[in-house]
Amino acid sequence: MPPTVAVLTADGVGAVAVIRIAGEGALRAVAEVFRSISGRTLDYSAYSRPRFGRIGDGLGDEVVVVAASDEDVEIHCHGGTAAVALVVDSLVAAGTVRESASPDLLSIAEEAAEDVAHATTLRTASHLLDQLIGALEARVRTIEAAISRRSDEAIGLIEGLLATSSLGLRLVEGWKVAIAGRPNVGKSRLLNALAGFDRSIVSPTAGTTRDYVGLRTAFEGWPVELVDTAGLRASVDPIEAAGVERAHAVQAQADLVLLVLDGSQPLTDEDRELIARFPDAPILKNKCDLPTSWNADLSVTEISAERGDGIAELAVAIGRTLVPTPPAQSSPLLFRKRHVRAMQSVHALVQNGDWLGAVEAIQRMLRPHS
Ligand SMILES: Nc1nc2c(ncn2[C@@H]2O[C@H](COP(=O)(O)OP(=O)(O)OP(=O)(O)O)[C@@H](O)[C@H]2O)c(=O)[nH]1
Ligand SMILES: [Mg+2]
Repeated sequence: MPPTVAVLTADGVGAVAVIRIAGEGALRAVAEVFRSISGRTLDYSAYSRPRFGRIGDGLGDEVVVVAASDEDVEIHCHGGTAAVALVVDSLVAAGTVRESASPDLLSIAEEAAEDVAHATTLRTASHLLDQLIGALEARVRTIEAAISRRSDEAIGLIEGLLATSSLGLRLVEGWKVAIAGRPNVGKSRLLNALAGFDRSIVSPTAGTTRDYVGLRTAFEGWPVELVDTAGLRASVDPIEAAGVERAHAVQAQADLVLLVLDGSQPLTDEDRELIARFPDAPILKNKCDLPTSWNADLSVTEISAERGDGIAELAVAIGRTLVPTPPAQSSPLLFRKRHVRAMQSVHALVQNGDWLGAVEAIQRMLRPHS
């Protein structure tokens, strides 16, 4: 078996990356590609003594090499995809093999540790930390015990756990909220008001926003990509029409659409069409700082994106709409598609009366390595 190379640090931008070479011949393989700067080579006696040098084609990257033994070596190089690739490619050319951690082989705690690193809010991080310290695993074991007893409780427990995936699968990815409405109603002003800074261009010219404009923010601690879109109207301008097409695509993918109407202008047929097209969208009657020009029989929330009226309340309402019943602290959550697939198959097996098969599926979920 040739020695393996594994990148221990997360993908992406970082000051330093750590690469581990393990197995018989590891230090020999590193010594082959290492060009010392101090003149002291990687000798085979001074373990744990850091050596500074270069690895990689051309100038290569500056690295620090530390060998714990002949079979266990760490290389610290600059973080970032290109620097890591320089070092790893050289090691592979020297006969080592790249170890790609298969995502299916991680335990629930390892998966949670990975996801905590990508959590963008304290709230989502805290739910993932609960899984890291065993909330999901404990619930899965309770289900395993119920199945082993062939208890009728099993199905209810499984279904309860499956229901947590709608939140769990969003903890890292977040939600998408799109702002829709006809031109000039104040969509871009609303995006800026919710964001707290001027991200999107606001102007009295109808048709200002052409492409969609997104930003990452959070409501009630839930991460959201908030997207401002082109005002919806039939347009002969090909650029504006392309913007409207993109707006449709963004709105179709959104978890929540906020429909903005202009309270200072009479309701138009286009407004009514939009109300019919987005029956679930909260309707925001904007420009309430100006005299109102309509009182339709609609349930609306009055806001002024310009002056800020109702914006803080709207931010809270968005968070509560996305997650109407937030889980208590320490609740188990299915937070990866792997968990959902596993639980769905356990559910099907129990329903078919295959109790032994269900226990096996649970054990595979808990111990994917074995
Ligand atoms: N008085 C008042 N004016 C507002 C309010 N919100 C937006 N406006 C004004 O309305 C005009 C249009 O605002 P935008 O935010 O650019 O409108 P939009 O819906 O993004 O327009 P398009 O990008 O063209 O679709 C600007 O002149 C804003 O200053 C508000 O709450 N009150
Ligand atoms: Mg706009």
